[in-house]
Amino acid sequence: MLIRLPNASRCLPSEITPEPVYLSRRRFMAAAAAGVAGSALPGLARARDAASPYDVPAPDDQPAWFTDKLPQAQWKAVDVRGEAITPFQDATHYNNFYEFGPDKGDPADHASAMPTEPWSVVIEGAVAKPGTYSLEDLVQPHRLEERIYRLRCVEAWSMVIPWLGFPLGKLIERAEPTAGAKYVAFQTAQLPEAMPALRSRFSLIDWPYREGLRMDEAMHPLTLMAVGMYGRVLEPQNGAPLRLVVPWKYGFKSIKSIVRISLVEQQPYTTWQDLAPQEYGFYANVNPQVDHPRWSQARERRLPTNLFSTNVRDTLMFNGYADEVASLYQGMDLRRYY
Ligand SMILES: Nc1nc2c(c(=O)[nH]1)N[C@H]1C(S)=C(S)[C@@H](COP(=O)(O)O)O[C@H]1N2
Ligand SMILES: [Mo]
Repeated sequence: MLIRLPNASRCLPSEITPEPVYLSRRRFMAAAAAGVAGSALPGLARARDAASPYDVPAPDDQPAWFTDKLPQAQWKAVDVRGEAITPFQDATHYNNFYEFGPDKGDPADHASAMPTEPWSVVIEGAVAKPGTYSLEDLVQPHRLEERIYRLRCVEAWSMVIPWLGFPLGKLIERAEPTAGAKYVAFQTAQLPEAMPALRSRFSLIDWPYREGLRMDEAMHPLTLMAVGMYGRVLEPQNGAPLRLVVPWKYGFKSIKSIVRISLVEQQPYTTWQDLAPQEYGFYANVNPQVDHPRWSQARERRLPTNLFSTNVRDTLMFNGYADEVASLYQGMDLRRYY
């Protein structure tokens, strides 16, 4: 099944490709991919029916809390100019989700066993309105936005992924943070029956997977709560039903399958910092000038790569989002606070 897209051109900033041009280019590519010459009328007609800008089928059983919101979604609210979107196949089959195993293919192989319905999220700590929210209630007040972001893993590979979600800051505002809210801590679900690494006695990670942000980072408009990607719901291996996306930080900050959000006074425990504090810091801002102790962070492999191209490119300061976020770190020594 292919999902339908509304005409979203009025939402687009004028300097980026207007939606009709974008859509027709995608249609042309779809027709070409289907082996239909551009002039073959039947092929073009078929392609025009496919209203989604992504040539990615959506599952038939997408939940209503998601599909009800699609007609109002703001497509391409944030875009990456001049860089190709990573194919859906790569974004969903080359993953880090250590609960399901250490290999890049493990999440795609095992995460579909993770039950994501019903799902609830606890919001607690320094807030006037703590509570346990069903996923439906959590998403309901928010308009979905598409954010096409670079994702830069600390392992020096990267992708460009079109997420669908809403700013984390809007969710936090609804809980009414109090004066003690200096940081936000996140936890992933602990589902040992579905997650093989949680059953292993040899796992190095102290589950649940945990991450955190400083309050100003959490409230930054680029910080996204994602519920979808490529115009459809998140795949389990990408952190269904709800994951964080912080595009200027290394990928490990973008915690998946969140069940708990705590507003706290002290800098929270985070999984990778606890595992190897010399290698992974709390901030984890993408920074080509500060190398990982065991490898350079100056360059990255943009997926997909193949036999003929390693697709290596320079890593950008704050992953290309310096104009938006550098001011958050003014006066901080980024070598010390890596
Ligand atoms: N719960 C949890 N969240 C996680 C991880 C994980 O192992 N467990 N891996 C992180 C890392 S290292 C990266 S690079 C990104 C990868 O996200 P993707 O698989 O959607 O590309 O997820 C992050 N979120
Ligand atoms: Mo990562």
